[in-house]
Amino acid sequence: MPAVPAVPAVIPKPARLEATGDEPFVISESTTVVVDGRPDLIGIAVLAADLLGRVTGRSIEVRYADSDAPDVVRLRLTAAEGDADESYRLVSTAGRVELVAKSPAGLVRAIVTLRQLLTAAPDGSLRVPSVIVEDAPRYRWRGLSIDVARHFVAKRDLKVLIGLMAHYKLNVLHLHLSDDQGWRLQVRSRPQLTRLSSSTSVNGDPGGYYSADDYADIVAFASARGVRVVPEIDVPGHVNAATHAYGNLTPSGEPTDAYTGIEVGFSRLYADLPATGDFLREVFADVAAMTPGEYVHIGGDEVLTMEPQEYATLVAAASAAVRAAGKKVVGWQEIAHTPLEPGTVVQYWDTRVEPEPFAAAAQAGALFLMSPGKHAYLDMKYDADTVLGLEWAGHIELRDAYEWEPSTLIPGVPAESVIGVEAAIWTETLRDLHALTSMLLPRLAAIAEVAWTVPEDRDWDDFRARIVDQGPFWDRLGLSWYRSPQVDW
Ligand code: TNX
Repeated sequence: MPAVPAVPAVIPKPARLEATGDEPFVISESTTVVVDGRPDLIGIAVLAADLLGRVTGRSIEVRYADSDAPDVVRLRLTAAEGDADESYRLVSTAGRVELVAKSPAGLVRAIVTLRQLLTAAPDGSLRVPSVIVEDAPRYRWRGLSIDVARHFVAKRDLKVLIGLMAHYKLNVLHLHLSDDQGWRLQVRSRPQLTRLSSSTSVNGDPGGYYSADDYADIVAFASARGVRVVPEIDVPGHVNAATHAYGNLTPSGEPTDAYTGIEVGFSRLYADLPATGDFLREVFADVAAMTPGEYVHIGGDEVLTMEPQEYATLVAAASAAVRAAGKKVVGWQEIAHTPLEPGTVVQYWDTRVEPEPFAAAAQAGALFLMSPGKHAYLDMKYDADTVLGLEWAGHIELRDAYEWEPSTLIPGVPAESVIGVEAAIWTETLRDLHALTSMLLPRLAAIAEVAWTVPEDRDWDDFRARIVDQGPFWDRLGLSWYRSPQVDW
């Protein structure tokens, strides 16, 4: 047995983590979090105190002053602007823990690493081993897409998921807010969307929606954890909730019936109806105005009953509406078949199709977000015995979620065109938080490491040993998770 307890595993694996061999930092009654008294840091300090306090079971004080006093967790910001740089440094010694970053988001990453490094000593005290961590993400977009349309995800459950995202250093929450089965976001210019189309879900289950205030609260909660929200309004297909609420979007002028099945591809907008352009402009303007992040997702997937020309016209109209509202466009991979402005983000999901159009889109300046169904669709079953989930993209065991390389995934799309990695969870079969986390855990941690850690530092055997420490953490939070037989839990 080593005299000094081993350093707990950190996921995603940091670029550098070195044990110095010194005595550990011990969290005591008098431990405080110390931070400069800047408005943008106060929230972070409170978050740190809250996260540490929650693990230690006592409340931890925050002080806004510099001091060389021992027994402190010191948060320091070394640059004044932006939150793009998420790199951080964590140095723990017997006397103090120093967290240094260039942005508030970087400090959140450092706090999460600190939280993962805490261990309970035999005497019940909590310790941080003496280490030096220097870390930075591989990709700037590390997302989770959540389908809140097929089944609604209540705000309190969404916050649990955002907390989990932050714990694995994910930084983009993509909300799939509309689909055939329901409309989940209150939109100022189109009040009937939530009035008439929010109460339904797949299978006749209860629905729901986020009011404008709920959405602002979600955005703020996520932002405090270094997570940006990317809202998706899926057009020109997957729109039955919209055509059910607004009959003027259909050729007959009659609203369509509510839909609670799980077929895809049947609903659509019509380019030549006068109401269509107004709908796209006003809805995307409203959604953009509610969203501080720089991206809005226009969907664009699985439109199975439309000629390519009309599809391209509608994708262009939706994209123009997003850009007019000052945002950048994201769309599912099908939009790569239409002319795209440089900088548009194409989200790759269906690996069964030919790669050439994607290579051409990359040439023309599109960026790629990698969500390959057979690795990153966390609504897929783990194996044939998994009760929930779908299996159209195959079964995804933990190792399948871990062992893949984003930069070489699409032949002809160069590594520089890859903006990041996003897991997705579709909710046709997932009705509550237990169902969601039983599919997300442990696979979300695997995807997070693919997105954060450089390939040279990634190794399946090493990962399957490190993930073991996460089980007790999920248990403490009361979350359901899957005991993958690939891990010695
Ligand atoms: C494909 S992925 C879809 C969704 C389904 C999902 C189920 C994508 C862009 N479209 O509509 O919910 O498969 O796994």
